[in-house]
Amino acid sequence: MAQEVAVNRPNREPQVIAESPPRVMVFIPAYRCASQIRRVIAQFAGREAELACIDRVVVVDNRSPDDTIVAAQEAFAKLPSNFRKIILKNCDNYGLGGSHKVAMRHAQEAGMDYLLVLHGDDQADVVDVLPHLMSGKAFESDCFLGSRFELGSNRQGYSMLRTFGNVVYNGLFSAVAGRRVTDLGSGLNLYRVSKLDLTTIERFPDDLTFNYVMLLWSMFKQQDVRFFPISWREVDQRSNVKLVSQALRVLGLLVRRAGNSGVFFAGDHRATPREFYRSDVVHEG
Ligand SMILES: Nc1nc2c(ncn2[C@@H]2O[C@H](COP(=O)(O)OP(=O)(O)O)[C@@H](O)[C@H]2O)c(=O)[nH]1
Ligand SMILES: [Mg+2]
Repeated sequence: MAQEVAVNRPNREPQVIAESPPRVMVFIPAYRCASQIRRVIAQFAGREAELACIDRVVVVDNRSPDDTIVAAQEAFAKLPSNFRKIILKNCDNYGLGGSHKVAMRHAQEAGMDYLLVLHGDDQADVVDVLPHLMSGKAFESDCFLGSRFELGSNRQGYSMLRTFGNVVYNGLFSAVAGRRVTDLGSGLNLYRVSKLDLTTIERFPDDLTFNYVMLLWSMFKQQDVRFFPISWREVDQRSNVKLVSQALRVLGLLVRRAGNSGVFFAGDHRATPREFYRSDVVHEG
């Protein structure tokens, strides 16, 4: 952390030891978003000072059938060399949750302090978290989660029906978790790497419901979870969430969590349990 610790030594002036600043890895999950990922990566251009804490930006491609990898490579080539730019290609389609697991392990092995998730389909904007990275506020909590439904957040192209549904579910999650929840899973989230217990997290869903279990677990573990307002756009993106079936699955999940938390968190939430989440480095610069 960017803090200074005064150390008193006998017969000497107090010495000031500057701790090293936190190292942040940006993780961009990507699947079939060739046209949007250029814009996502371009968000990092010209912000060298604000992004000084970023050690690396890692795109995790889920075996996209389109040109997502080529687009990411071309966009990376336009960025200055202030941080490392890596593209990982999963060895199978692991879903959004599985990609989180790949990224979390990478962050741990690389000795990162924080993992910043930024969806590859350009619905969120990294600018929304920048002031909190610069002030250090983002580093005070274990999970610093972007919220689309806070005071101060805004949504472009997001229907009233979906907004209403999300607000209702936020209320249900708050009731079960016993903590205030204002978003179940947006595309801009910061996690403290030391709190990522991968033995447990690897049993969380591999699909788009990963964030819900992750959120419930973080709160169950009494982690410091905070929300901050973000902007969210739906312009040329195509959400893969099937509204009704997803709503029912999430409700089922919540009922099981409300029933017996011990059993719930000890269980395996994947459709297909896997032993490994592997990826190949297809670009490093
Ligand atoms: N649907 C889907 N998205 C994935 C996958 N792997 C990575 N992603 C990325 O995860 C993000 C969220 O997915 P999306 O379908 O847009 O769901 P949303 O949360 O409703 O916006 C996007 O940036 C995708 O590119 C995958 O296997 N399936
Ligand atoms: Mg999306």
